[in-house]
Amino acid sequence: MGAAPVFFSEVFCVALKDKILARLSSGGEYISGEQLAKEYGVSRAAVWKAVRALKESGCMIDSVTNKGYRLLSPADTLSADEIRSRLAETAAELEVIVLESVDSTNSEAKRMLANGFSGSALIAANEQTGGRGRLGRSFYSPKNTGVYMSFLLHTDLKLADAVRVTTAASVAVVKAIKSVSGIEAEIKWVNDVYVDGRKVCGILTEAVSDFETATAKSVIIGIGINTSTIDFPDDIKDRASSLGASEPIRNALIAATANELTALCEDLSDGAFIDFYRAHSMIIGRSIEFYANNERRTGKALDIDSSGALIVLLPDGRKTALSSGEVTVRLNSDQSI
Ligand code: BT5
Repeated sequence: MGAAPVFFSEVFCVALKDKILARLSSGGEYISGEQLAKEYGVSRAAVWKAVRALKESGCMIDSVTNKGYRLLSPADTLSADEIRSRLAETAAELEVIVLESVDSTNSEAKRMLANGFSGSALIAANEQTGGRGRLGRSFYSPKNTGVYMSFLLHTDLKLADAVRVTTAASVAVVKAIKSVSGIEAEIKWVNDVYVDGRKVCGILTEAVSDFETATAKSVIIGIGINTSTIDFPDDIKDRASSLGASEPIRNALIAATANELTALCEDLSDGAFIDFYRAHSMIIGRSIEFYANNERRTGKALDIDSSGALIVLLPDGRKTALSSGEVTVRLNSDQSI
C-alpha cells in the first residue's frame, strides 16, 4: 500500500504557521499582517489563517487592528504546581492532578473513587476525548483552548439539596471569570454560564449517593470553560463562545474557581450566594420554555428560591418550582438546548 497522499497546501500551511511563530517569537513588537504576507510571499488571508491555526493550538497571540500580531506566550500550559501555588486555604487540601488527555475528568474522578481514593481532588485536563454534558449530551473539549476540570468533594448534603452544589459552582465560575479576566458573565439556570448571549461554560454535577440516609456522600462537579476556542463544531458554533483569552489564564482560572467553590462549599446551607446567583441570572423575568417529563411547557421565570430551584409562573396562573435534572430551560428567543 502506498503512503497517504500529502497535499501541498497542508505542508505549505504548516510551514507558514511555524515560520510565523518563529518570527513572532523573535521580538515583542507587533508585526502587521501585511508585513508578514510580504516576507513570506503569501496573501494576508493566508497569514490570518495561519495565525488562527496557531491560536487554536494554544499560542497566545494578541491581534490588534492596524497594528498586527504580537506573541504573548507560546502556550497557555497547564501546570499542577502553578495551580497549587495559587490555592487559598479553603482549597489547600485538594489533591491537584493535571492530565494531558482523558475521556472525561468526571469519569476519571469516578474511577478514583472506585479505586478507593477518599480525599478531595481537583482533576484538570488539557483535552477531553469524551467530554460529557447532561442527559447523555457531549461537551466539546479541544486541547489547549479550554479548562476542563472536576472537583471531587465529600459532603453530607441531603439529596434534595444537591441542586445547591451546581448553583454554587455557577456562582464560583462567574466570580472566577470576573476576577481573572474582568469579564461579566451571566448564569442560565441552572448549569450554563454565558457571555454576550453565548455559552462559554457548562457544569455537570454528579452525586455519589447513599440511599439509606438519602445523602450525597460525594459529589463530582465537572466544569468546562472555553478560554480561547475559536472553531466550534457546526451544531454549536452559533451559540458557543469563549472568553477570548489572549494571554495565559488557565491555571489562574482553575485556581480561582477552586478557591471560590471550596469557600462556598464550606457552608452550602448558608444561602447567601443565592443572591449573587439571582443578580447574575439571565432568565429571571423572562419567558421560558422547559421540559418536564418530556413535555414542553412554557412560563415566566420569576425567581430562584433559597434551595436553588427556579420558580416559574405558568400560563394558568399557578406557580411551580423546578429543580435540576428534570427540566431543560430555553429562552423563548433562543434555540439552544
Ligand atoms: C453541560 O451540559 O454543559 C455540562 C458540561 C460539563 C463539562 C465538564 S468539562 C469537565 C467535566 N468532565 C466532563 O466530561 N464534563 C464536565 P448540557 O447543559 O447538557 O450542555 C451540553 C450542550 O452544550 C451540548 O449538547 C451542546 O449543545 C453544547 N456544547 C457542547 N460543547 C460545548 C462547548 N464547548 N461550549 C459551549 N456549548 C457546548
